[in-house]
Amino acid sequence: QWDAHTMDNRQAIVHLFEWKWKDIANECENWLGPHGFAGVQVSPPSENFKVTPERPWYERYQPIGYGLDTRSGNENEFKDMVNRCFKVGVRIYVDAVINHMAANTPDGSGPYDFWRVPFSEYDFNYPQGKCPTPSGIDYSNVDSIRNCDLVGLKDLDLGKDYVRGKIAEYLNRLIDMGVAGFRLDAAKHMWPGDLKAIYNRLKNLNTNFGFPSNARPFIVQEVIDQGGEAVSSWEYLDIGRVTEFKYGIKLAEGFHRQNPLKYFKNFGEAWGFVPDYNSMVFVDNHDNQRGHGGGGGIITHKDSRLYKMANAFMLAHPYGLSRVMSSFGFSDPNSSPPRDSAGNIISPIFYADNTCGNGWICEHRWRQIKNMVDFRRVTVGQAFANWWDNGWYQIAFGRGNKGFIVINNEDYSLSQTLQTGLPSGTYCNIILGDFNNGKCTGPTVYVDNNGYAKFDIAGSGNDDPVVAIHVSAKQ
Ligand code: AAO
Repeated sequence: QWDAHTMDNRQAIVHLFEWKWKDIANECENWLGPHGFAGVQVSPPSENFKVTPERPWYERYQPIGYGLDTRSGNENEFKDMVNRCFKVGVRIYVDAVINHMAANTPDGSGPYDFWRVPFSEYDFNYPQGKCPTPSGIDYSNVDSIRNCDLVGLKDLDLGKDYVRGKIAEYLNRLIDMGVAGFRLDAAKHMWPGDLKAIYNRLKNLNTNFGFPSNARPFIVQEVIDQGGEAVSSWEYLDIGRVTEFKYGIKLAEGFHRQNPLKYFKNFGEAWGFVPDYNSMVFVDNHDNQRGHGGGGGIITHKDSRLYKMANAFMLAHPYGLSRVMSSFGFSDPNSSPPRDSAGNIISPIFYADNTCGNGWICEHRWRQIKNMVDFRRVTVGQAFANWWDNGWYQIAFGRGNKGFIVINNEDYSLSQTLQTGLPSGTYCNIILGDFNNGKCTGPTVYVDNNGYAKFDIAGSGNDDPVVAIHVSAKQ
């Protein structure tokens, strides 16, 4: 449940938010597979209430049944995606919305009649008298958090055997199709004991997809925990990973120069984060990049310079399982993903420089992020090493004798000779160049026989004040 079962040491997952299954399958073959991405978190595949006419992204979080038919595609397209991604070394992780059903039933039937499953009023907490604060969630009251409706979404009674059975059936169908695991939406709003009972009903992963026998599904539970509430993410650690929301907030404080980066020398568990093997980390997610689920100063693609720096830090740093966000552009936080006049999602188009368009941002295609995903794979298992800082916002650190990164988050230049821990040679600065066929398309760094290298990085006015080198991009 903690192991993401990635292939070939791959280390970073990308959330292809609102992408269609056939576009994801293509992306696995054209980009994610070749560039060493471990897997894709996909948007909820379960059929959802259609919020018309706007068709906002968030309608996907309003399930009306567990059939696999959404704006991302149908069941056959889903299966095709899992197969094609598997063939190029990329896993699929499903965003599972099981805490609740939609606020409304779609077909004029009774308010709790979700006949596609079917669920009725006997399967929900509120009509069964289990919600103490009917007017909304009181985050200081654990019963309220876990039994009441989250923003009006009908809260399922996961204590019921029948409900657990229906949910397990849904998740097991996905396991049969070859998925590697799940992001558990709104886990904070479910009792850990109920979740455990459901997880216990899940099958082992499908060995036809290269999983070892007896492999348990990967589980990452969405629990927003900034402290001060009745539910803590620590309650979920013995049943899976959790989303560590403090990580992106603290990272943003550092890169926004509200907290000197020198303090990041012991970033991770020492900062009160959940243990490494329990943690999923990210710079931003689909909620907080648009002010849902707590925004609060996190860095997004809209601030591309800092975003590239923060992602480089995350992907170089050993703590947590990292997830890269891949967004669509928006000004209205509730807007639909790119769509045509009939409301169908439109595919991204790709340009010669590897970026994409049609309303999609494709952060995972930015050279700096793509190459740092590779850095993470190359340095897996290597110790955090050779830390250096200037006392403020210039830092450097390495990963054993495999990789080294230098970040200048000051306005003034950085000019330092630093111990990299790396073998002597000429390395490609993968932030500014690609390493193809033994050649770097950007500037190089020379590491001498004692592991030292000279770094010169301009500050303000420099779009990429980062140098990253690793042993797989050495001339
Ligand atoms: C939509 C409409 C609603 C309407 C509803 C039903 O917006 O007005 O009532 O439909 O018709 C998404 C959207 C929702 C949308 C929903 C269904 O975000 O706007 O509702 O789909 O379409 C809480 C939960 C967390 C949840 C987050 C959004 O704990 O699980 O709210 N995230 C997931 C998904 C999300 C999805 C759902 C769940 C529902 O990722 O996309 O909703 O399936 C505090 C609490 C958090 C709480 C936030 C927001 O956070 O701690 O637990 O998250 O408040 O209510 C600082 C604090 C931080 C605090 C935050 C609050 O950062 O440090 O602790 O401020 O602002």
